[in-house]
Amino acid sequence: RDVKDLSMDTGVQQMLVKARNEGIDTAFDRASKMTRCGFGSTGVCCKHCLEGPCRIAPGGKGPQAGICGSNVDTIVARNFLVNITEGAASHAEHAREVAHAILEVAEGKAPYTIQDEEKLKSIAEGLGLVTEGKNINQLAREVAHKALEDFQKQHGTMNWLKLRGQAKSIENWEKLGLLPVNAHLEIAKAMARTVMGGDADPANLLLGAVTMGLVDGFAGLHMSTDLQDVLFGTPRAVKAKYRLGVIREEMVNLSVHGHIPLLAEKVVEWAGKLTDKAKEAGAQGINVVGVCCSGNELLMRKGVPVATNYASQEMPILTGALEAMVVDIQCIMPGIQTVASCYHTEIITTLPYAKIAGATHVEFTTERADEAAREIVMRAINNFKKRDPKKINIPQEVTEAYAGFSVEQIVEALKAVNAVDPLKPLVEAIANGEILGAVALVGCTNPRVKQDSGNVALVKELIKNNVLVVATGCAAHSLGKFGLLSPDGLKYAGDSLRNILTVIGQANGLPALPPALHMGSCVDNSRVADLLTALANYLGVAIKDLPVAGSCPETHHPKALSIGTFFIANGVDVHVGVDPQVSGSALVVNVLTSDKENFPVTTDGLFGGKLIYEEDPVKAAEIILNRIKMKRQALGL
Ligand code: BF8
Ligand code: SF4
Repeated sequence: RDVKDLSMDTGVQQMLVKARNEGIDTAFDRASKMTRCGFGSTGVCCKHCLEGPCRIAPGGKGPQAGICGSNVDTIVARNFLVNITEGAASHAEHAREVAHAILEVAEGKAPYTIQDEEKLKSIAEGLGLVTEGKNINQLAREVAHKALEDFQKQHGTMNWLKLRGQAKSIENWEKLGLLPVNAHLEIAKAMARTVMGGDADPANLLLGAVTMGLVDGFAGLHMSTDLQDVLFGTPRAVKAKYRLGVIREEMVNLSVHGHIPLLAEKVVEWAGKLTDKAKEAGAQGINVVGVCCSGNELLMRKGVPVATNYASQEMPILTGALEAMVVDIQCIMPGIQTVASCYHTEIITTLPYAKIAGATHVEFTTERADEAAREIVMRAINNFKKRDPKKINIPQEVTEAYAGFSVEQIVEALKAVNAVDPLKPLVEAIANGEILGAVALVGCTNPRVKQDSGNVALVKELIKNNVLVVATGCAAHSLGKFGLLSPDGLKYAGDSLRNILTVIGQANGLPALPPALHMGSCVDNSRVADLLTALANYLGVAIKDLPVAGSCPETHHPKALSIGTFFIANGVDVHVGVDPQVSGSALVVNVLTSDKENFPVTTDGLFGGKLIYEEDPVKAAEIILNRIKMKRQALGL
């Protein structure tokens, strides 16, 4: 395929041409060659025991049940629950790492300092802890214990669910018997119920997926964001740069890729401390650049530039000017090592349970965070001299973007318009239709889809119709690359949305706010949920009543599906632009995607939100707009 059909990003296109000239395969080439298995892509292949794999034939011709008698609905629902469990386990493990780190910090065993004491206090109060008379470390220890209880307790429900869930949502989950007890228990239970001979009721399996979505949302997203803000600070608006042009020829370039900021933050700290060593090596300094969600974490809190997003993670290496790429976990393609082996770039893995054959492994634990980060940065510096000048080719384009829109920052910006009642101007604008509704653009890029094209096209369509957009994950990176995180992007917005964002921006000393507000990494979808909770509570309604939706046009990871399930459980419609691999079962498709009037049991009926699958971003925007208008009408707007 022509490189222009693979990515919208001209820098990525330039690197794809370079890769082809050098005979190097990338994810985009592999995606072009990979045929889609009809059974796997419809969810009808079961590999849950050694009698199988069993595959259900489409159209009623051929086997209609597995050897054990599992029908197609059971097989599809079971596979879906496994997917959601993988996503939730990733986020729960992320949160647990951070909770454990806070405990170590509180006990003086790890070299980090708590940055947001106020947030720590408010979380402690929310958890029902007595804060008076306690110093910060005592409080941090107690909060960490409360967090770790969410992986241990055997009765009741997770502390973080009670801390962050909206009361009306919790009421509904309780009524349906879906409240998770602890994350590890629910993950183990999901594994046990999806095993051969376990749960064979497709509706029950789908309800299990909702519980897993709650595990993801509370013991994954919310807990990670809350504790990361405590440890590293709550983000404030920052200006930063995007695209491969942020890689600089005269510098030691080190990219940070993965998810958990415990590593990323330390690498930035040590890059600052070792500048002299880089100069001794002949460079002008050290340039840390972000990839994927580690990139988001550093962008949000430190304004670190972002080189690229998921599908093009091999491209920074192809510039020939990347000394090292340090990774932790999730969304890291093993293919980066194959590309790196053609260059001087060193891939450095850091977690004992996430290694790549051929890569260097520098074990990163919170206790030895400083030593490990120092070693990683020194390795990058030492690689600077190993560059092959003939292989250097850095795309020059760079775009400017604003990020750092935590809920706290959004409220602060609104205070400049109404100090006493900050949410009022926003709610009024929604009520009078100047803002039609709000959509969170979330998730990934996927090498099977033209990179960035779905994310960008969908947002342009939404803002044209005066929908307020917030963004997270690699989808936010897509918007950053194409000017939609900058006030310039307002040229694509409808008049009333543009006016409001200009008024709020100017009250804050900016020309305007950007048409899309970057709220952070994928775990920071918790911030989106917090914003929805604040708006719903302000209006005295449930989240499901709000004229809002989520959209993930270029889905690739199971995490995106588990996050989506969390939002559907809250009654928020969620669009995906890539096949969620359930189409083999009409029952599962109907439960997840039908309107409540059209099928006896639907997530729309049980929770107020449904899954929307549409590959065409413009059509998807139309569907989302109609659902938003429907919810407006129900609210009497
Ligand atoms: O957690 S957006 S491609 S990097 S899964 Fe992965 Fe998707 Fe990027 Fe972040 Ni989220
Ligand atoms: Fe086949 Fe049943 Fe085993 Fe799945 S669990 S592989 S359907 S026999």
